[in-house]
Amino acid sequence: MDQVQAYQLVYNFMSLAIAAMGSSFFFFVSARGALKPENRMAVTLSAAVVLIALYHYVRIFDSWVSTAGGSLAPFNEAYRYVDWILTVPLLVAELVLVLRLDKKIESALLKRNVVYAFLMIATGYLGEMDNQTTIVLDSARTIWGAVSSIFFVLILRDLFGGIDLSIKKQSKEIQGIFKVLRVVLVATWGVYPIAYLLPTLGLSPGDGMVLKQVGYTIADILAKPGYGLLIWRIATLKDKGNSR
Ligand SMILES: *C/C=C(C)/C=C/C=C(C)/C=C/C1=C(C)CCCC1(C)C
Repeated sequence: MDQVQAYQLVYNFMSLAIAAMGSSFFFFVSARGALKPENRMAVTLSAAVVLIALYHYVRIFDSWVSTAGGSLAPFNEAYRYVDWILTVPLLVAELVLVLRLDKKIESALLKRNVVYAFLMIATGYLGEMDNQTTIVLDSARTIWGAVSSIFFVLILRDLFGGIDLSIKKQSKEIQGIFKVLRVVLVATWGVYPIAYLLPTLGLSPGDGMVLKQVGYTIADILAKPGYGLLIWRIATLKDKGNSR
């Protein structure tokens, strides 16, 4: 990829993310009003998530544009991490809310996973600051990436456990959506650690950087507006009311 193409590819994906976050914000805000109060909170959180992401994508886009017009010099990656440290706990909370577990289990699940999410992103950030371009096992990128992955596994295991507890009580239709949601969770959250490693896989530093940015951006669109739509669908079906 030449530099201009690479620059424009990232530019276009970031621009698409801004459109996706903005339009889904509008959708979630309008859709929540049609739900019964007990089903609204999860959709309200979706609106908050995409609004936070909209703001950060404007900043990310700005940072990309001002990164010396196509030189691909490292741009301000911290915006992504500030975004994630706010939005990942909210995404966890959205899911936990639609599970409608026993209050005690719900609150323990929430607290534990908000802490895990915080630690996953914070330790990942420490590794992200290392501009290692080859795989080196004792580099900060590898070590912090591995620590972060432990929390990643703990979160997925815990959320899957919560889905298992809840799914039997759901209507057939909602069960189907929970199954899709499970796949979406692994398939989209799984992109982040892969994108994180891309710059170290022996690509040219420019290509590694570009693929990482595109990877993070696509994953964000699926994991925020896309995931939010599934949560909205569950809330809507619960509203019609044959399962808790
Ligand atoms: C909307 C943003 C979301 C859903 C972000 C999710 C981010 C992750 C699941 C990040 C995970 C990471 C690892 C598991 C290891 C390497 C470092 C991270 C932070 C990229």
